Amino acid sequence: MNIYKLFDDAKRGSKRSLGRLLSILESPSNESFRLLKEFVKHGGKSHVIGITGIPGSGKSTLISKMISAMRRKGYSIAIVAIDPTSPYSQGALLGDRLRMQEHSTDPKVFIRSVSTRGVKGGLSLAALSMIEAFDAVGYDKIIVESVGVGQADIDIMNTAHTLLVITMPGVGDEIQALKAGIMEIGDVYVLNKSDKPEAAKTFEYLKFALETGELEIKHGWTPRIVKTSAIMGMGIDQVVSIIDEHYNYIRENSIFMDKLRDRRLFMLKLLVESLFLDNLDDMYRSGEIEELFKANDYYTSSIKIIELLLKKIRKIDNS
Ligand SMILES: Nc1nc2c(ncn2[C@@H]2O[C@H](COP(=O)(O)OP(=O)(O)OP(=O)(O)O)[C@@H](O)[C@H]2O)c(=O)[nH]1
Ligand SMILES: [Mg+2]
Repeated sequence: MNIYKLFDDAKRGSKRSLGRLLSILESPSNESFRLLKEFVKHGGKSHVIGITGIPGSGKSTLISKMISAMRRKGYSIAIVAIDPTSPYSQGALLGDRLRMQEHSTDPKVFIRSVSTRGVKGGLSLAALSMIEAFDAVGYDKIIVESVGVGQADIDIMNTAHTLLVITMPGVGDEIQALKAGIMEIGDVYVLNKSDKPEAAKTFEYLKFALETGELEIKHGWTPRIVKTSAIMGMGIDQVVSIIDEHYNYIRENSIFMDKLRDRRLFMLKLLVESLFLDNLDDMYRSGEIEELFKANDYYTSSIKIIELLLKKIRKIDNS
């Protein structure tokens, strides 16, 4: 199948063609590189919304409700759900799929999960390429659900135009959590499960954190705090309208384009890293590297390794 034909069909709304494009993107090849180039050329318009926050805070449930509210506004939406590769979270993953299931038959909603990058839990090249694909075929909104721990938080910051941090009532000492840095990165802070009685106290904590400058003001945008109950469907419209407000804000100045550039630079880094590191792994396993280090000092060995890697990478490119 011709990739350009697939791309055209996907732009016209064929989910099947889009699915096939995404499979091609999963591993680096001549076709995947050609596709990425095409995507970058045609994309750059979608609004990328990152969702992060502690495990179990209700991210997936909230996203499912947000999809309904955004569909009422007429937006087409693609969702990238990041699968933690850890075997412990398989139950959660199944839960995520179930929670968003109701939207799978909507022609303007596309949901895909993608695995994290190794043990660090960050966003993978496959995830970033997928975002480019959704952008190029013309989705208005791309929602990325992060696993909400470690590297993933930093990666999502480099990827999303608008970042939502989801928290819930009674999660230990909230001020402590803020100090730990996991929460300071949001444009919007969502206190979900506010149907619970402890919510009022946590809401006060969040307001206090905002007033005392714990929640960072980014590019002149003062972070917003919203109470929701995803289960009861409360506060969802408000979240969606604040997301729109943030979108308008970043569109009015150059922030939208700056963030797009950040995202593409990040993808480029992942691409270069994957080309080099995958081949480096192979060389190490074959014993090639050990030989080099026996014969040379560290600097010379490193240069020789880079030269060898380049040769191997060029071979892939010409295959
Ligand atoms: N009381 C209450 N429970 C909720 C609410 N939203 C979600 N939950 C429940 O919280 C649990 C976790 O919800 P998820 O949507 O899977 O949370 P998540 O943040 O996506 O979880 P992970 O992806 O595993 O990190 C589920 O049992 C939900 O039913 C809410 O607003 N109120
Ligand atoms: Mg989830």
